[in-house]
Amino acid sequence: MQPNSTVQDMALRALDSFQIEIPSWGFANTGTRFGKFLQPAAASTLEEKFSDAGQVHKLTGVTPTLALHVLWDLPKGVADAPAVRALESRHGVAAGSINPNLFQDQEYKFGSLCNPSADIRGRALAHMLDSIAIATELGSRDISLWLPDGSNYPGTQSIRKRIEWLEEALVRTHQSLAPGQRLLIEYKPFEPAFYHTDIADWGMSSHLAAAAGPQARVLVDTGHHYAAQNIEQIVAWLLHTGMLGGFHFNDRRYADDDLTLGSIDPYQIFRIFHEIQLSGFGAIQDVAFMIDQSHNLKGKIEAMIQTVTTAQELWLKAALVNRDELERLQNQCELVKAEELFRGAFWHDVRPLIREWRASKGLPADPLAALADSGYVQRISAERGARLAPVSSYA
Ligand code: PSV
Ligand code: MN
Repeated sequence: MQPNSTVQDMALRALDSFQIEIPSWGFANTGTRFGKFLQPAAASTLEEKFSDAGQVHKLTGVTPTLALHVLWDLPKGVADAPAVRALESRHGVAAGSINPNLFQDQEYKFGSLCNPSADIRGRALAHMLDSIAIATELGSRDISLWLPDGSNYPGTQSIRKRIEWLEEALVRTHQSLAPGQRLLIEYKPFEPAFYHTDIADWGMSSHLAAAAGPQARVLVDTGHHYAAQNIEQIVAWLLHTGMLGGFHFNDRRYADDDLTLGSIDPYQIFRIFHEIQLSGFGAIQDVAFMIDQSHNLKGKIEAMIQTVTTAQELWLKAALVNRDELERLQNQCELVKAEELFRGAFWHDVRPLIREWRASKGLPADPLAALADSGYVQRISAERGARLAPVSSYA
């Protein structure tokens, strides 16, 4: 922990430096592969997603942008941009990262940018270029690629050829980026493919980003790792090599579970934030903090607010680590003292400091309680829920 006199200052600077992007798909009905439980408050239109995102930003003050998924949110591509602009000003939230969709069309059954068919690879590349055009039109900095490609059975695909196709496609994608835009390359070791995925880990993402060009970086989705993997070590390496582009935050117990941040392992996010803050609060400008969660059981707006406020708490806890003292203890191999200093910051209750910060910004002290008091969820549940077919009786 820092000495008391500096805690207040540090807290204000840390909280002022922190923003996080919310995903449009977090407000829509989604499910597991076994089915969907529909929520009356779920958003169906882009207008409703912007409206919900506007509520989260109004109550937390730290979510000024909304990540958009191309086919889900912008089915007409660039032609949808004027509508998005209107929604931005109506709801006080700007379009954020643009997420291409290379996973839902039938033609992608055997892959998109890595499909053995040159024709299908070409169509997937064209979608990447369309996504860049949308980002340019909307002024979005980041095009955030998650590639679902892979195979389910050994020997059924050439892993090596697919690497070459992917490199070629990403180089061509990169050539279309406008100055200041970035291509973020996400990795995932499993799902939907279960034998191999074409971008399985941070090493592959990092290689592909370097091969694509100087505006490409790695995106770390915290749910996209094998159990027990040391994610903060990956983050440290990506910071060291200048390849860290951003995060998709969520928590998990088993796989890509999409649980609210910190619900299972808040200490892990604290450790990740500590690594980032070693580069100073300024580092966050080059690291896009985004949420990637889609809730099936919890209320969607509530879950988003829980995640945002938990992220703020963990960011502030990490800021309270006395780094000079920690470095001294590390150099002297004072293991217990170093660990206790580190853990001490994690266990510090930062909620009073955050409430003070919120008050200073004119924000509600407790965003979840303010959401409940506002009646917003009840109102949209009544309005949107009327569209749901009546639930049939099980009797
Ligand atoms: C895939 O699991 C993923 O994490 C990618 O980031 C997608 O864009 C997102 O989920 C939504 O499908
Ligand atoms: Mn993701």
